Amino acid sequence: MIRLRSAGFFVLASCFVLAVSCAGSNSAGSPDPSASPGDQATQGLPEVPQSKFVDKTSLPEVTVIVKDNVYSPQYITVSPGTKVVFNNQGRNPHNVIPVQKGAFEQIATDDLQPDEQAQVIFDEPGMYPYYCSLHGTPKAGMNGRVQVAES
Ligand SMILES: [Cu+2]
Repeated sequence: MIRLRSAGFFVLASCFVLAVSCAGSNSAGSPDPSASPGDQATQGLPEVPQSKFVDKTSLPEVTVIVKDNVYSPQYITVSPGTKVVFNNQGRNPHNVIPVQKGAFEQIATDDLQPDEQAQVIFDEPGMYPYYCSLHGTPKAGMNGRVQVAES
C-alpha cells in the first residue's frame, strides 16, 4: 500500500518537473509561463483573456454575425474542422483578413457585402486573429479571434 502510494507520488512529481522544464524551453522568447502555441499568432496584439472566448466547440458550424462595425461573438473557441460562417448583417461591406498572412483564406470585401455570407473552415488547432481592413486593424477597431481547440 505504502509502496504504491509513494510510487504514484514519484510519477506525479516527475511529470511536474517535466512540465516545468518543457514550459521553460518553450518560453525562451516570452516570459509568460502560461505560454501556449497561440502566443506566437498573437504576438504584439492586445491580450484577450480566455474568459472572453465563447465556447463553440463540438459544433460542425458556427456563425459569426458581422455588424457595423463589430464581429459577434468577437472571440470564439471551436473544434478542429469547424466551418465558421461570417454573415454580414450590417449596412456596409466588410471583410475578414487573417493577421498572420496565409493563416487562413481571407474573405474579400466583394464576398461580404450586406446580406452576404462567406465561410472559412478551421482545421488546425491554434489561435487565428483576424480583422476588417475597412474598419479596424489587428490591434483595434473591428477585429476578432477564432481559437481552434486541440481535438
Ligand atoms: Cu468592416
